[in-house]
Amino acid sequence: MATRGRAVALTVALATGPLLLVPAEGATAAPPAAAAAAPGPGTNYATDDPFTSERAAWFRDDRFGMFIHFGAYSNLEGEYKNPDGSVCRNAEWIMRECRIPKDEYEKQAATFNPQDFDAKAIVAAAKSAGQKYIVLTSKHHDGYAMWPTKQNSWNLRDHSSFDKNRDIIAELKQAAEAEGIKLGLYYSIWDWHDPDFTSSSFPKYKERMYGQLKELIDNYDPALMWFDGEWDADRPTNPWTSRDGEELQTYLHDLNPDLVINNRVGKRRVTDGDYGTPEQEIPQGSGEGQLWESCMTINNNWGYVYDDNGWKSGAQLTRNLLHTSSRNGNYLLNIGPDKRGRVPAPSTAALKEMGDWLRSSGQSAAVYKAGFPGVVSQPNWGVVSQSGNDLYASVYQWPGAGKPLHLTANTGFTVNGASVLGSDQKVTVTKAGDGYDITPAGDATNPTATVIKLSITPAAPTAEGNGTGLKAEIFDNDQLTGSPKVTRTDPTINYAWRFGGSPAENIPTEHFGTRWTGTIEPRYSEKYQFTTVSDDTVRVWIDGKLIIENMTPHDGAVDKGAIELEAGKKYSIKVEHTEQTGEAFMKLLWSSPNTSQQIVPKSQLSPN
Ligand code: FHN
Repeated sequence: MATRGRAVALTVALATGPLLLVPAEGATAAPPAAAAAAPGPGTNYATDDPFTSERAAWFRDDRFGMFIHFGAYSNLEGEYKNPDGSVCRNAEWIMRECRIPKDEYEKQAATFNPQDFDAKAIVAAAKSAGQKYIVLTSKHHDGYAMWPTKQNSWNLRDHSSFDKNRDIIAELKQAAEAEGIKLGLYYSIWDWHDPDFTSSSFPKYKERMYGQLKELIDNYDPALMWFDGEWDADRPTNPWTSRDGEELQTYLHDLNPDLVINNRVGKRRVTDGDYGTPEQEIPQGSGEGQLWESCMTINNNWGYVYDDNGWKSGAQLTRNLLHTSSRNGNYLLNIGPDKRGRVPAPSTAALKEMGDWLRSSGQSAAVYKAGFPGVVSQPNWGVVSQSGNDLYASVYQWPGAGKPLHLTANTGFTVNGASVLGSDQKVTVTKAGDGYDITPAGDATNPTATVIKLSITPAAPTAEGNGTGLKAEIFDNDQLTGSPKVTRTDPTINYAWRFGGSPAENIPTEHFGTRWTGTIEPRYSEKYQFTTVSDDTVRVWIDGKLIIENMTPHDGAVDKGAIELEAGKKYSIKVEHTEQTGEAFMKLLWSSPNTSQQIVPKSQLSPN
């Protein structure tokens, strides 16, 4: 992150010229926005490793959140009657997909009155599901703000039939906080309603957008910002760029350094924000180079549609949650309240079914603070997650009497004990082939997933190293020629220079390169996967072997290479990165059966 900007008068240096926050006509003056730290040579926006940082610990541990799509579109409940009597159907995209004239849409929004919006009931539904955080749409693509923004009058306070003394985001914040549930806010960059959301007057739109975001952060203190609508689009044209994303992340982290931000703040890349956002799918992988969260509808639509009864079963939703947890991912499951603010009963029923499973027999241990089980491969009879020295095998296909479940081991470990959560049946574990055979003596405890807990003793790690980092030779050219301009020790290789930054103040933001050298000391004897997130080129040698090479200048790219290493040995390591033009990134992560993915820690790196 840029060196912390002081909250001073409000000029933010933007690619599109200085940003002076002035209110739109008709709105009262917005409070000044904090200044974003002016980027420049020497700026590194990566201030921590989301895989290990305290800042993102709650996000990694909580695993399960509630998404809420609620806005002016909800007032139509999925259907718009055209003047000719024909009917057009859609949910939160109804204004655009049904080509509703702006004045018509505004007219319908003026009747919006979610008088039955009950924050406590919504939080109770989240709690009954076991959801640990909530993300509410504060402003969707239709530009309608669900809080009393001062940036314009297109909002639930000034343009509705709702009680003008109520603030549903404040109500939700208070209700969530009372139950220990974190509140996140969704905000769409793409705006179909704001007249300045065009390429020619985009700076004016950004003035209001930055003003609104400051209101949200100042007034509701969200733990997370969920951006959306970052993609290139027309009707209206979306001019949002990755440079805009860089500036916005800086601005937000100057307002709140602890904020967790998704990758749609930029252009939905592995280099944007803290985590990736696969949507309506449960990825097979475990996310390389970035944390991730899969968001999904509970029926077929994000916003409320009166006749959408395509409800997913509690069992399927629970298995989706188990799958994401077993791959170090989070699951953000959506509800869409109706025009009165009520949560459809089938939603709460499915959510409760999930919570009942989690609360039963301590089965939630397979989800909360659990993650990718590097020591074993995922089986075909269910999914396995790991939490500390416990493996949680969630079995979907229970074996026939006396038949084993086979688990392939990726490294050596011993099994000290095995039990079925919620049952006192005997579980026999025997070494077999490339892993273990697990044979339960009794029946499954439930049709969704029966959990077998295996307590293991993994290989003992060597003592943590006392490394100080790698020798860095930094060149003011992208050929790594001549003498390095800067020679120093870098504790880790965790750099997001983006457009505005560079490795040092005397290194330009373009055409530079770095060579890191030294030794790396693994703590386990096993195969290590090294992952780089780089822009423009990268090469990595370990023990003299070239294990990663991507020399074609590229935007943020993930490259991987693996090598068997022996605990306690120090291996030579050399990493070369070059930046030509545009954005620049260089991160070096590792993982192994016993090491969760992380930026290679300083303790295991030495400059000589
Ligand atoms: O266009 C939106 C859509 O309406 C919904 O909000 C989803 C939820 O992640 N996001 C966008 C589509 O990717």
